[in-house]
Amino acid sequence: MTAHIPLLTALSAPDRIDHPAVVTIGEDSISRADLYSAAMAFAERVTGAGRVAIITTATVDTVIAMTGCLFAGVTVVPVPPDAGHAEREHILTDSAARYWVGTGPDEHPLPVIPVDRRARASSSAPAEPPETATALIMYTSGTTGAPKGVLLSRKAIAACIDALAEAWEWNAEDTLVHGLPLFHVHGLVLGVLGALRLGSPLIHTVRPKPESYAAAGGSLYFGVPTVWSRVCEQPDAARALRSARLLVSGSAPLPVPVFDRLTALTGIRPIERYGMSETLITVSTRFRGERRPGWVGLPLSGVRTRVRDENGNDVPRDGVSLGQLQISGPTLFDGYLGQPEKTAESMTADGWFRTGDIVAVESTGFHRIAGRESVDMIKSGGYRIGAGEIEHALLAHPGVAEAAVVGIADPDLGQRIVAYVVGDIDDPEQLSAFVTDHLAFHKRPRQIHFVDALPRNAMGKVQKKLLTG
Ligand code: MLC
Ligand code: AMP
Repeated sequence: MTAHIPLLTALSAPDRIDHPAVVTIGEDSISRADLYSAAMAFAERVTGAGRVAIITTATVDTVIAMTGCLFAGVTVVPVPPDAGHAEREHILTDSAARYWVGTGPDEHPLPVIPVDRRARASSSAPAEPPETATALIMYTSGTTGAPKGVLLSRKAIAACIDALAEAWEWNAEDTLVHGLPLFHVHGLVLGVLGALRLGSPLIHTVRPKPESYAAAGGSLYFGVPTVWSRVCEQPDAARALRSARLLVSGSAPLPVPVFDRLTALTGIRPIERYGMSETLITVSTRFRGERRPGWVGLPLSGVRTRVRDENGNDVPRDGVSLGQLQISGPTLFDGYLGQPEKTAESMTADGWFRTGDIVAVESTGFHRIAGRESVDMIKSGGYRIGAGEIEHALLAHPGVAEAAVVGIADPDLGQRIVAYVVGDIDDPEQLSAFVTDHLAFHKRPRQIHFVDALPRNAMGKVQKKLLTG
């Protein structure tokens, strides 16, 4: 039998680190020792629950629930707090979650296992679940269809956090600050589980606002490019970050002017790192190493990358030739829940994950992300959004006959969601609200154009390239 290293190493051994780290979320805080005790008690209550869903409101109770489930080996399905009814129903049905943990929405029939912050475990710690066990099922958009459940094992999460700790020299001396959502890899796996594995105090600012980042006084900051761009728009907030050790950007391309302006205001060249829900973080610049605007750096420890053209041939590592990035390594997911065909499509015959990102790699191994293969995968504010999912929601409106959704370059969000609609409706606000009611707030179209017809080719396929300009 192999001995398993606890996933949340630092949290499981609070007495091994000599400063009393805390998790602070907004105005609320909990010490590491109290979090450990409350999570152990929660683990007792939740043991055997199978798969559970958590509404990931940014609160200390959410962290207790999440942590307790991980202690108990119960698989967690994070649900966006503002998921519309169609999105929430899909996640619950597809995942077959049996309980809500923390709180549940009034109108949903699953039983709720509440958190009691003062509860203490009656027996000693449960055995650490096997490292191959699924820790999280993260729902993420594809180009078409409803979001898919990405199966993430404990060992993939541990490998990712440890590789980042090495690359960034991230340890218990760092205070981590961010305000990212807790239902994606960035905010949850790195931003919460990373801190609990490595022992860093965590300050979660609830929303990633520049003034909250400025007030937090941390050493390690996470943000998506939209956050860093907004920080730069408030120079006083940016200058308050000068005392930080590292500013890290990821989840979407960091525009070179934002890299340069952030560097000028803070004196810190940001670290850029690249990842996906399916692969976790795989490529990054290093704390001690070159940080080059527009480039995301080198594969993390244990990760291998290759770049292939449409015929499956290797693309030269000359820094300019483009091809599809493929990844192998210990941080890969275990497939899409219940979708073996989609899982198989996403992998090559020899076991590499096809990212769908177009990259160039130079001889030094530095990677530059040039874009996505599909126009139907939109990144807006760091959120991955499938055009098909929004089109489907729009088409559910009785006044909509046809819909095409595209991502248009946006200085703040990277891309903004724009919908072209044919039908008998003329109020964009109402239609946008209809989408929000079905899906999450960030999936709403920011602009809706009502048109007489969508541009189609001879086969009848919508020509989205004509809509993106
Ligand atoms: C926000 N608002 C809402 C709302 N959310 N109103 C109603 N319901 C909701 N759910 C309101 C706010 O109060 C505000 O109003 C206005 O909308 C704008 O809010 P905001 O927070 O600034 O939102 P927005 O501009 O839409 O978002 C920007 C953002 C957000 C950067 C904060 O996109 C974000 O959190 N992105 C992170 C995405 C992420 O974590 N991705 C990681 C994927 S993992 P007012 O009146 O206050 O202005 C991954 C792997 C990897 O990619 O590599 O990391
Ligand atoms: P998600 O599944 O939400 O994790 O989104 C993954 C996608 O985000 C990747 O396939 C990339 O397109 C994009 N992405 C993540 N990090 C970066 C980065 N540093 N630069 C450019 N794109 C990124």
